[in-house]
Amino acid sequence: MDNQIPDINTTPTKKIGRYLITAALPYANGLKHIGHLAGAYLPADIYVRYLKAQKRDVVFVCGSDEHGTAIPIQAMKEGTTAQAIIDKYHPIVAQNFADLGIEFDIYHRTSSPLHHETAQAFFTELNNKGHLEVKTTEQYFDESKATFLADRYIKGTCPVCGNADAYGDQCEKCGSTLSPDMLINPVSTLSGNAPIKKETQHWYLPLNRHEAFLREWILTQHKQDWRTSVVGQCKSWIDGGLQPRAVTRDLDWGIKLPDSTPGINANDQQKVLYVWFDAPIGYISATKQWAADHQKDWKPYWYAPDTKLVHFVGKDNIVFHCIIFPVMLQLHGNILPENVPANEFMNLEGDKMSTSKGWSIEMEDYINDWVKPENGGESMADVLRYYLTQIAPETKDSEFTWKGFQEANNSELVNIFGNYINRTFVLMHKLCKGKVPPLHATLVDATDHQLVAEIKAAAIKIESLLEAYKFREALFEVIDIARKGNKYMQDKQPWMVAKNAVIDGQLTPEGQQQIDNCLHLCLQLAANLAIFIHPFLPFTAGKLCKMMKVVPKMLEWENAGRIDLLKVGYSLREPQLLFRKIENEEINYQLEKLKAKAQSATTTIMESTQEAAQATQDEVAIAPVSPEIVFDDFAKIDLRIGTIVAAQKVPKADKLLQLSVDLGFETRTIVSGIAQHFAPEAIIGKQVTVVVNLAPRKMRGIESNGMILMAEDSEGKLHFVHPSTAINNGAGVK
Ligand code: B3M
Ligand code: ZN
Repeated sequence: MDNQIPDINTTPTKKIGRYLITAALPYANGLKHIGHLAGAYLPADIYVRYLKAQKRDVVFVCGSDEHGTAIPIQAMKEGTTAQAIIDKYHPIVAQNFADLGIEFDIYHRTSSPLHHETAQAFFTELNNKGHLEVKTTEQYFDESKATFLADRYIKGTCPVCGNADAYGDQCEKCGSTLSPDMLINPVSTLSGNAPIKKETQHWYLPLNRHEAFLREWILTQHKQDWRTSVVGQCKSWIDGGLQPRAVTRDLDWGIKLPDSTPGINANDQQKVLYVWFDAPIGYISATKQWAADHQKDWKPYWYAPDTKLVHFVGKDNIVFHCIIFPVMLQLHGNILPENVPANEFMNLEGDKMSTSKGWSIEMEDYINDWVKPENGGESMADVLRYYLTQIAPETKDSEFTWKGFQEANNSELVNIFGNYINRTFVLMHKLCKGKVPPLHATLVDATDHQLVAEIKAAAIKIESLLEAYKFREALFEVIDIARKGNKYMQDKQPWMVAKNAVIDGQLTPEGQQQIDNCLHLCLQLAANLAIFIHPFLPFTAGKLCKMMKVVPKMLEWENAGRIDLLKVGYSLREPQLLFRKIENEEINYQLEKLKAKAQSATTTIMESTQEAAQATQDEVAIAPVSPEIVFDDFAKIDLRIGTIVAAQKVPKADKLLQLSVDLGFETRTIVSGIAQHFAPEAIIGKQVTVVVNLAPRKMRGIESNGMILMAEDSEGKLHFVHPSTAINNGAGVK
């Protein structure tokens, strides 16, 4: 029979208000990296798990942000439709979160009809009440496509650095924030034509009318309880002068303006709500959907003054969640956020994380590499959660390094936490017959009292840190109490008692009692550790419950600090290793992989710029010899002979061919930039040399697993590099 938690002094369920917790809705335009995870989703999940352990009424909402230009732009890159993009990435990202233990109550979609209705009704309400302004301005228009151009659809020369491929909102080369008017020689990316200026009408949220409210609410009321960096960023926005913000756009992807909108005319077929207007309303529609699914009433979560609304976001989303959305909420009659515990950025190995530059670790990559049974399974999801919380950028930017990851795992999770649990269980099985031993009151000493006091103090401290959104410090306290447990055991040395308190080959009754007391308390601490670690490392807490044969209900916070959680006489399971050591080779592999990924992303960016084309033109002379390498560098490259068995053009990519190459041991798909040099049908049967251990790379949505070596002549024409006589596929090239 499973141990029940002793039901002494069951306190009535604490119910303090009601919580609606949100985490920023990720754009469904690609994979999300661990910087996103650390910024919003992980802290939100920790907080929610803690609130639920406190038995508070809480709903945790999130979902895909499926509008804005980010989506159709990704569709162009992948040669598909915007709808296909969101349908592809929504389930992948949702699954990645689930695999890492991020447990939303709902992961909704802003493309859902419920959201479209909710956002339109919100807009109509503000508009009907006179809270929006209509203005006519001139904007770039592509005549050949009969469409206004969003900033991202305009390219031109950057006025700052001269990059010929700058976008209407930003130059990716020098990082300058631009507006379409600043570009020199703007062209439409839809047609390649120069756009004209044309009048268009838009709806604006006049933030300038709300300055006094924002000053009072943020800079006075929340000056103390919000993070300094959040208040600071809000202050500089407010001090900088708030301007009316357009909440509509001319775009054919998004939520259409309601037909009933006064002033809308037949030419406005392509007017949609600005993505940053509709996306936060997504929190409301997600709540509505959750309530419908669970026969609950959604309204108290958005209208009742005792509801605590908390938005978890990264620092680039602060202005939207602290200034713009609150103004919308207030005008609409909703409650305001109680807090926006935004995080700073997490860098990676000395550089800013960026998916487009390949300098990132996607959640999907981490899961594929680590969270599989042979590599540690779910406990490796917890290792990532541990390290990301330990280095959480709560007050300043922080940095993920693979060495730091290894170190956190090996010296804290394995050596402190895991070791404590393992020793306790092993000794209890060896010296107490696998059962929870009794506590013998007459033998309790000062060291025991101290440990009990430390457990109780830890419970209080961890609770108050979690309430204050200080997750990093709270986690430190959890490890610290495990560390104290190790020290206690070291002081008590039950294994020495078992050896020394022996008369005539028999352990004395007092000796056994001393051992009992030590392990009784160690086990009660183990039960507390399960409660403490649960919000942070849910998979580990689950394993601990199994080992202790307790129901998950034991993890409720009212049990924190209790030292009667495991009943005397109950038998517990054999210990199970909670964490495994991470070896240097694993870390080196990840570092190599990261470099290779960044390298191939840079090549992609280079290939796409006219500069790159210009550079090859200029380099008619023989290229200089690259810097010297040692033999080991060369030996890392695995070169094999293969035969092209199939070839076809990649749709909408004039340079790319998709090849199937028989390598003897397998046939691989390789995407090669040779379409302008070879007709697909002409190269079937040709032998080629392939780099077979290059990290896979996606091009136009196709995963390429290797690279074909080519020689380039002075005319820029490419030639295959192949053996002088046909040989077996898979043969090595040395
Ligand atoms: N999708 C931007 C981002 O992912 C945006 C957040 C919306 S939260 C309502 O950073
Ligand atoms: Zn520039």
